[in-house]
Amino acid sequence: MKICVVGLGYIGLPTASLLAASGHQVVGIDRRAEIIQALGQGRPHIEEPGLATVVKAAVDSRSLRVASVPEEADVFIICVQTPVESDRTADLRYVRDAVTSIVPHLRSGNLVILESTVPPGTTRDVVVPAIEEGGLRAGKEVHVAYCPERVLPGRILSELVMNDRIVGGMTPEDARRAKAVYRSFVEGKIHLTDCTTAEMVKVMENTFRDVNVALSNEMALIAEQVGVNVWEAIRLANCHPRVQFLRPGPGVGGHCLAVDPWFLVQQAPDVARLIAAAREVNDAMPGQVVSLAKDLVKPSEKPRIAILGLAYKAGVGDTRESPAVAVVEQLLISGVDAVAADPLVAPDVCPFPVYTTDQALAGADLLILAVDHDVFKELNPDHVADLMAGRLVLDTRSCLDRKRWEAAGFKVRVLGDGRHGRGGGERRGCAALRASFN
Ligand code: SAJ
Repeated sequence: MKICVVGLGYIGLPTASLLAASGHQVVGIDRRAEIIQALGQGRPHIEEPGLATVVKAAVDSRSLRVASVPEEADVFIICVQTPVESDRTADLRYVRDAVTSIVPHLRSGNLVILESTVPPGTTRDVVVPAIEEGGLRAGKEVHVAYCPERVLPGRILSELVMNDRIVGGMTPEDARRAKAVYRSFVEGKIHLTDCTTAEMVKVMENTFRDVNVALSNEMALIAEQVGVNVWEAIRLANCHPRVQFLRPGPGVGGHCLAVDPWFLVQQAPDVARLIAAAREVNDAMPGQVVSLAKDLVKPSEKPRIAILGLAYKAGVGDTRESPAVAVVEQLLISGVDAVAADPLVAPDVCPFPVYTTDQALAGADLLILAVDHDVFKELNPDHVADLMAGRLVLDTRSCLDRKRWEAAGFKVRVLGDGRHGRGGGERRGCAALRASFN
């Protein structure tokens, strides 16, 4: 089949490459000239394990071509972004533009698949009317499906192949045709449903994770107040066969969890109260980190704070909606001398300078560990002690080897460990009581 993939981002490019590797003739469309130029030479603009090899093979074998405008094809797959507006509703302009751009090329018998994450009802209310304006009837002359991606950044290629897939069709026949396309590279099960259910499933999945991270973050804040180490409490609670807390941290970032739950709030604001509250808990976490940092150093003494990690999570270089970036920005706004480093992040993507790890640590009074990249977990505390002026660490991910850092002279404060924190648990004798149980 000839397949036209519109949008060559984190999902579109790997999908286009896998379809090309499965024997289809694929043309990838993107408006960004620099991306088209690099891809034309087989160089992807995205860092993702294995992607460079697959893209190069697809481009070299000419089964993947790139272009800036769509052309006729059998199947069109739309993988464009859906950001959230300042009023927290979905910005569907890229979806609309993508559909409009393919309409002149649609022929009877074509299949149009939307992959972008959208509020439930978007395929029916936005995509179908735009297709029908071109004169072809959706579900009859043009087949229409919604097939969300479910892959984890850092494992995109393997999850595209191995994960189960949800395929929603405007009609059962549309769903079956879309399933045949994905079957060419998906090894997981492919479940068929209607478009709106598939859209709902996608946002439910990310909302489930966001709400559960918010619960863990709230537990961390409660632990701070009552003088308990939340990490120990979570470890013990997770021994229960039906309890599985996620990990607290400096907040929730990325273009998925931090955005998609608002699409449900938008559709049903009167009832989606828990979802909105969870979003607010997670969005408040960078402020909690800043406040803990200011408890550790005296702002009046003009401290220098090094922030290690700017990506939205460990192992990736993506800073979209990153809570670590929010921590740096809040510190800078409040006048603190904050210097940040992240070897996985391109230096020009942040609104402030990004240094090397050693440069950021040089002369710092406090180190905030904001992202649990392996490279930070492996830092030698003696080396860090030589660079820093102070011996203070705020570990927001509970990922450092505390004993090793303490042996190097550091005071290590872990987010959510209220034993040494504001709750003053140790002062109230919790430590002695706990020790008597061990
Ligand atoms: N996070 C925590 N604690 C945790 C887990 C995550 O603080 O225990 C934070 C991360 O640090 C990060 C954010 O949540 O800031 C999101 O990270 P993530 O690894 O949970 O998810 P994403 O955004 O990289 O990818 C998610 C995945 N969705 C689910 O797991 C339900 C992925 O499968 C989706 O395909 C992707 O969103 C997407 O594109 O929608």
